[in-house]
Amino acid sequence: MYEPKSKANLKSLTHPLGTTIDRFILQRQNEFPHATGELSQLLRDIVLASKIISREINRAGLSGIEGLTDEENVQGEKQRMLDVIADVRFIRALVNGQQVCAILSEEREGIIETGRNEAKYVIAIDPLDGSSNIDVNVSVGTIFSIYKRVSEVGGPFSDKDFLQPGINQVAAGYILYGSSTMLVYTTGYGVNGFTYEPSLGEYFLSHQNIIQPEWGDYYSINEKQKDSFPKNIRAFLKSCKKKDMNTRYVGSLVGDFHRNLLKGGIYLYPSTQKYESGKLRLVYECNALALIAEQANGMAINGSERILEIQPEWHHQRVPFYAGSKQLIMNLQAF
Ligand code: AHM
Ligand code: MG
Repeated sequence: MYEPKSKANLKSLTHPLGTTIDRFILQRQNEFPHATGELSQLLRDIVLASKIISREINRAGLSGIEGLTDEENVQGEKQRMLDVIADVRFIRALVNGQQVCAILSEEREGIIETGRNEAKYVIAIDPLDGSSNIDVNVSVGTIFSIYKRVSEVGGPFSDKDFLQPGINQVAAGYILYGSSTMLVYTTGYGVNGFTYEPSLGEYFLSHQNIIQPEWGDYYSINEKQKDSFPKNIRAFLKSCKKKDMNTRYVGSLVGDFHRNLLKGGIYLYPSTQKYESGKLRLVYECNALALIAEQANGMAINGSERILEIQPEWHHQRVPFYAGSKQLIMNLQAF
């Protein structure tokens, strides 16, 4: 049997970094004596779907699945082949996993009933965000929000299950398909990030208890539309430039958010002439990222309100979205 030579050695052997995501989820579950394992299973279903999508994305250029379909989604935007593939893969994994009674996806107007009325959770997803980046090999992401249903368990789901303020999320996260694939999630007890090792088919804990720097040097916004930004946003941007901050904008929300989460910075998508209420969707994009931001000591607002406190009125509702380092958001509020 291997015997470590010193205590220091033993410590490095038992370091939590490198824990597989399955073990991590189980350890977290064991901290709650009344946990039934349903949420853990649901998280594992998301993990499975993300591995499949990661594989599809990595070989997209070879398998002829780049480019557009002839269809439009509920937002009137052209769907890409990979949008559709990611949507189908996710829904299949979630339906087979049997832990949700209903699914809301960016790609579909209506809510999908899974036929599992005994399930106590619902999930809202953007299966593939920023998908226009796929054709040029730039990062894309998946975003998810899990809620306990407000409708009675055992009966059919209700629309209201998805119209809960983000503060009610039981868990939320994203997957970034970037230079490596990473899954970042929270169940309301801090934020942890896992890096995918494709040759082993496993995610390993790589970013434990992520804390967003209070300040940051980056601001991420599509400035092309600056003439139609609200006046105070234009003034804020001027102040960023004065402070010699750097612009970084991938045009892939998860990528931009992730960089600011780790390095410090602010993401902004205000109302514009084209998108009067902002472009991003409250229920399956902003709420998840807002919970992660807050759990990591950052902030997320729509200008005047905390994103997590907004009462959604519609499943595909858009909101202005500002998220990032605490001090930068507070600066923005001052404008
Ligand atoms: P999508 O959900 O249709 O992919 O759109 C959301 C994406 C975000 O990832 C990104 O931050 C934003 O749209 C970019 O929009 P724009 O091209 O207006 O800058
Ligand atoms: Mg999206």
